[in-house]
Amino acid sequence: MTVTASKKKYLALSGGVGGAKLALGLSKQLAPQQLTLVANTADDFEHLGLSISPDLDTVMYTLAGLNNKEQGWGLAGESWNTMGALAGLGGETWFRLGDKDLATHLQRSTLLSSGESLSSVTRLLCQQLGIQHPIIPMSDDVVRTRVHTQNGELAFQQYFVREQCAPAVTGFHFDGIDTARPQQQLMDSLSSEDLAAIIICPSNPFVSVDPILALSGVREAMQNSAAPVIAVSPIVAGMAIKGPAAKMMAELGMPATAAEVARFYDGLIDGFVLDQSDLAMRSSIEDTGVRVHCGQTIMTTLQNRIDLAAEVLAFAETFNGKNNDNNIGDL
Ligand code: FO1
Repeated sequence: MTVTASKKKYLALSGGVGGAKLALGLSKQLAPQQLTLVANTADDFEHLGLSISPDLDTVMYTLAGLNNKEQGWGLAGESWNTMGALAGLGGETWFRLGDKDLATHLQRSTLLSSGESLSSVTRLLCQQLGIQHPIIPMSDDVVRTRVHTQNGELAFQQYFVREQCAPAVTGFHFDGIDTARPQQQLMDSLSSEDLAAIIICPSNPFVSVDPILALSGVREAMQNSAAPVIAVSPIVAGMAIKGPAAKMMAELGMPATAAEVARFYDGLIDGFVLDQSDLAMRSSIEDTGVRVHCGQTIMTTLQNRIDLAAEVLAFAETFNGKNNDNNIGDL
């Protein structure tokens, strides 16, 4: 760990795969007391009688070193006997739950139905998996992303997995967002004077990050925090590293570019981390008053994740509070 001496605290907002990669890098750079990871829960759903929290689990499995790297979700070394047996009984198998992964959903569902909150269940699961960095759900209340498509409205996992993101999207809404309360540790962290930076991981802006921002008071607390808000682009050279972000942008009539992601976060972010291949966009983003760091954002190896985390943290160090003119250029 390289930043532990400074004892500064960081908050990182994450969706699934891409966000979890940076979350892992950050966890290798920061002590557990320095980093709080907040996961989107708007793609959670109830399926086969179980409570499934895909983004929370992806972050959790990634930090535990148990994630399936090829698939991007679920556990490594998984077997699929239950899905096979379920298919034999004519059950629903479009959302694939591995035998080991099922244990997580069984345990979560059991604890939730005994009255535990999602935060407390997540804490228990993390403890059992030996994860030291706090991972918290964005809310203990139910929020569900609904995807508006040219074929009608779909629940998020119906769109994402069952329909393989094929229908063209026209918009999104988050059921339950008006009454859901943001998780208390998230709000405490945002108002903490010790907070050195808020990092928006390279996750889908529309369906992974926006549900967190849309929770009552979160966007305002981020804006009011003295800490800089730094987003890492999930779009590199016009493509999403993983997932449908670029396709969604095109369907929503936006250019599928990193600069457009920065624009999506307009009024919220102070810094933006751009891949070096998108260097040409730097000045157009800086013209909006956001400081830019160009780096290597594609995280194929563990070392890439650690290096990007180090770059983001070093970029954060160059801010003196919120956005300022102290532009020392690339690191
Ligand atoms: N993604 C898929 O594309 N197909 C699946 O069958 C699937 C199953 C699954 C099971 C548990 C889990 O935690 C995640 C799973 N995912 C699957 C990933 C998930 O749907 C998405 O990655 C997220 O919701 C988007 O961030």
